[in-house]
Amino acid sequence: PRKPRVAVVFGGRSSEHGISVVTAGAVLKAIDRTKYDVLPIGITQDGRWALTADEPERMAIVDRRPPSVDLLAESAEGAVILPVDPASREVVYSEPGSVPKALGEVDVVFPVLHGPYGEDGTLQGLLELSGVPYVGSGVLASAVGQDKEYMKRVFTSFGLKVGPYVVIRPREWEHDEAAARKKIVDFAGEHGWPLFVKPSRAGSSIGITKVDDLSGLDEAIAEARRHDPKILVEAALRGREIECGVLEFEDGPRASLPAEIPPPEAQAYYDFEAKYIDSTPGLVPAPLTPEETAEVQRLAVDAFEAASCEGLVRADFFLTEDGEFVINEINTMPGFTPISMYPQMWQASGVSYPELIDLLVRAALRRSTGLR
Ligand code: G1L
Repeated sequence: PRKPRVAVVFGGRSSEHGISVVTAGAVLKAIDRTKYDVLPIGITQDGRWALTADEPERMAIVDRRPPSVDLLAESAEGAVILPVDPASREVVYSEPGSVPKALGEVDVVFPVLHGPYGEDGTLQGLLELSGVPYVGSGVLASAVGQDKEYMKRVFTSFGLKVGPYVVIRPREWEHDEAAARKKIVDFAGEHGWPLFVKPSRAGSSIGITKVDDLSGLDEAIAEARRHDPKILVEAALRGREIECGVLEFEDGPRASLPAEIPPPEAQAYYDFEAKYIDSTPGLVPAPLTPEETAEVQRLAVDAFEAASCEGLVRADFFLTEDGEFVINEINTMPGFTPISMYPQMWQASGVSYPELIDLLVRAALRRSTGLR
């Protein structure tokens, strides 16, 4: 029988375009070509979809310059740009912001995309409508994983402990700034400074400010609101930062050995390339007791189930001074180069990077689209 065709979709209109290309290069290098036909599909920085040449060695950082789909597509020998027949070698881009009509020839999509339109559920919705199975979480879990407010609400309702927070909605801010500000100041009165002011829906550390006192509050709110009109204010949590990977096997999700991220002041220098691709300054496995390890693994699987994740998730916790695990967030598309935390945690648990990719593709192929 014919090999399943896997489309690796990467790049896109994100500030982290380059990270996506580097990650896709690693996936293209590691995926088992004896089992899968592979189709690299890049999205340019202005949103044109392009079938790029299958040359992972050109998808690396050179002279501190991250790669881009634009460069790959322009110079690639025989690059074929969607939506055209891959066999024709014609170079035609899809319209900026439009979607190619040629995804039908694909058995499964492996999305490697950051931020809005990549990991927030919108691409997942497009793929549902197109009837193409895909690796990773569906529409709901992707959207929940992108919204820090709903993440906390879902975790709380499933019995996971979250840290103190307060939400300021766009209308609250627009109608009565003073009342909204007072809500934050009262929160600080209860939990103390510093506070972390965050956009509710934005990737990783984007738009976040640590605020030490009242004087920094307005600028922090303005900065967060530049990324999302809904903002979240969190109290500082003291404790160790512990992460755990969850992966869907045939018999259900299982947790990896956890890792510990040392506090910033304890982190040694690591180079541009390592830093750029969000690699591990982490300790794998985390130096925890067997009981603590078992506990965080159980909580990580609970978080996976609470948000109805599929395929994989990285769950990030604080281990407080009282010995309690408080969940900080989940990431449905965690850093995913071979030296990123998630693959490193699975490596330490006996699952190699190529095996990880294979397990994820197989999990996606087991499902069809539609309700599951
Ligand atoms: F498809 C997977 F395996 F679910 C998957 C896809 C993408 C896991 C992790 C990622 N990560 C990324 O795409 C990124 C964090 C590198 C953004 Cl560009």
